[in-house]
Amino acid sequence: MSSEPISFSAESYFATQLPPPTLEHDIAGVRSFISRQQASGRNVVLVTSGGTTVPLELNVVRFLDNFSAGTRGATSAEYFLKSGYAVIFMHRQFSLQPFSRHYSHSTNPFLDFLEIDGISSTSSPPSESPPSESPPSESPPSSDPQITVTPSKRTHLLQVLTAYKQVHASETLHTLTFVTVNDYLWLLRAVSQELSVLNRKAMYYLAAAVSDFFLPRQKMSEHKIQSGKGSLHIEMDQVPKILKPMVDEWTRNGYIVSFKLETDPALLIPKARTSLERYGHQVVIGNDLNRRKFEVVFVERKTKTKNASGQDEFEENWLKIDLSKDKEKEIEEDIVRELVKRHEDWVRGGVLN
Ligand code: PAZ
Repeated sequence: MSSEPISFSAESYFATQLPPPTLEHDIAGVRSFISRQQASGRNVVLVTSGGTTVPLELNVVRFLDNFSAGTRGATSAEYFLKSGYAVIFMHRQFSLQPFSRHYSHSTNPFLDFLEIDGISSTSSPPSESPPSESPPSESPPSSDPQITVTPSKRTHLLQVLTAYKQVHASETLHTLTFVTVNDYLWLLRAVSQELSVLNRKAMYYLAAAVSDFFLPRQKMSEHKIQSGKGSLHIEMDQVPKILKPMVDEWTRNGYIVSFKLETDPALLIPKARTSLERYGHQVVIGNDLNRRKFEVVFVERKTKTKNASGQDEFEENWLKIDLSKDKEKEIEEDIVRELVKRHEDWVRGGVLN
């Protein structure tokens, strides 16, 4: 399967890789969402969330995936909504979403805290019960059984449901899905271009975990790769660095926040600085894989200072939370609060970078 690697610029990428079939339809929805928000004067943030896949075949049976549950993106989206932003939530299909994330099927399945009147919540779940003709009840349900929420869960559910209903009524959340890195790149470009009409009032919060390598369609096997030859050698090409065209061409004075994930803590700050130097956006938020839920670092350019050789200087600010003192606290609340402050300055034109 190996052939010479191709070096893709963003331009050559979009000239050679096909758009997802739903792109036009998706973008029509985004356009009307943005024009409604523009009319209401709201700031709009694009939140990207979840990991992208890299298919190995055109008729895809196998793919590489990027780690991300979508917690950062889904949680941040809720805090942006709470701060008065309209949110375009562009996420990996089936990854976590704002509001429903609280009741994820693996960590907090909602069926576990619903009760049917007349059936005790302490009865064994069906899978653990011995086979029986009759339902596992202490008293038979009435002919019109009522469903209620376990009392200990009501307060939290009421809070989540109230916020969800408010957002639904105000139509301030628009969701889009991607699966592959190709879907992601096409959508990101098109949504960014649409959002650029808002100028400084647009924020771009790039929390998705995006593949660095991919297999161009020209190199993909049409059918399922056969195992007859024993080992498999695949040489992948580098995904083009899209932050540069995003800053220079697709957005217009928008406030751009990227994330940098590392597993070697020593790389976090140098790599975040390099990213700011190379692409010229506003903030890189660095996070270590194993510490990302309780500490992140904001890396930014110092607006007025240059070093002796005329290069930008940087500053780092850590946000840390003590989960042993407050295990309910979500670091995204602090991340979003900090960004909203910075974006307010940016909208006023107060930050000159
Ligand atoms: O989705 P999640 O909460 O499990 O993880 C979030 C994250 C670590 C993917 C995100 O904070 C991040 O760093 N995104 C950018 C990853 C990258 O460097 O490509």
